[in-house]
Amino acid sequence: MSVAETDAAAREILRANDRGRYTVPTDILYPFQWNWDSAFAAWGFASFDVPRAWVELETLLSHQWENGMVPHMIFHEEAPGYFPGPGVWGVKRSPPTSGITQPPVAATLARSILVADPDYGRPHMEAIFDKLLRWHRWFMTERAEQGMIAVTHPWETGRDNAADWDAAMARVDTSGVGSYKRRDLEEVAAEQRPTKAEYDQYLAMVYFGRDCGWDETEIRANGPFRVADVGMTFILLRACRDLLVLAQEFGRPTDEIAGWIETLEQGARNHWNPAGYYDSVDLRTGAFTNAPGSASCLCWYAGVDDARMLERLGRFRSAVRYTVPSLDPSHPGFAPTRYWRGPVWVVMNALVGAGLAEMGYVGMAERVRSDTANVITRSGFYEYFSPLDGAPAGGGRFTWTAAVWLAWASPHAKGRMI
Ligand code: 2M8
Repeated sequence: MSVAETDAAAREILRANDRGRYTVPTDILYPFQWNWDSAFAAWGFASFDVPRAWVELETLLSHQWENGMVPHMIFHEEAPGYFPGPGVWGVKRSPPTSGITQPPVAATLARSILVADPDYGRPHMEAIFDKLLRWHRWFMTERAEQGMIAVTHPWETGRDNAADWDAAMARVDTSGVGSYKRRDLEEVAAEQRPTKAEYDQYLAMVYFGRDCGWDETEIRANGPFRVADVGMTFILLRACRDLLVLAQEFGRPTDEIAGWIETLEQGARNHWNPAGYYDSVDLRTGAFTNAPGSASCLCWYAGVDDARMLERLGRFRSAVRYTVPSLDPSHPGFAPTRYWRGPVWVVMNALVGAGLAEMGYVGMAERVRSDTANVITRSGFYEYFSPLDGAPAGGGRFTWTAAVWLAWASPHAKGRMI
């Protein structure tokens, strides 16, 4: 396929997954609106349909909770093929949502979309600015601990079965979970998805949240899982930097946002594992999770320059054919096609690569971009890929893979975020 044909195929996938005012990550396997998938979809749309990009963000943010949280899933339509659906989450809203959030890439990608067409975008950005601000304030109020961002469920991180969560997950009591039927295994091979033991733990955590009415105070005090996610801290730090620029542009107050940035910069330092990489921290034990991977490499995206991580990324790079592996290939838990335990996810590549480019690490940035373009060209618009040989895995015709191609990886794209 030529580059022009691949661009056209990516646009066609976004159009096919478009449900009018939101985009599904892929047909059948993921039939609802997901938070960070949607922000990436908007970024992809902006390369050929800026108005549709703003609609995507507006829909996402219009389902914000009163406390400021923007949910990780919005169940716009019934789809019995997905488990766990709205009945399991027990959130009484219309449409129902999940009770947890996801990585806040929206402010950063909204800024990128604004730059694509400032005249068209300005009123749309004005309309969502306060919602983004309230979401970030919710994070800083409910989830900032020692400047790091706590997650209450691995699904919040977007990196569902990452090795970061193993020790904390092992303590989750699954005795009350009972039987249930997974639907993901009807679409994807079991060895490319989380295990049954992990699914039991995910459900136990959902039941805890549901049974306390998603009360953040109760979850903070007694929830079965609380980990400071290195990915979440870096992504929010970056998002706050973009929100600050937007606040300056739109003549809004800046002190509160500047304070968040200072707190998160301190938090980023607390994520440094003396073993030589940025790492998540189990907040119930204080222990590092010892899981270097693509999330550790989000430092540059967050505006944290660190030569020590360049060396680490270089080591990842020399161990694989396609960078960036979601888990260090030398980690004992590395599995090249099991979901977030090794595969390349192009959304992470876009964040890592854009960060490297902004910091002036042009060679490494270009390697991450060209590996991303090559793996998509080789294998198609899949959900994730083996870093060893580029084999496709998970769902096909995937929205965020198409979006990342259009907005960043294609030779026709700008290779930058802003
Ligand atoms: C995956 O997560 C969902 C649960 O949220 C699942 O496994 O059912 C993750 O890859 C997540 O990052 C992503 O947002 C979602 C939809 O693509 O799928």
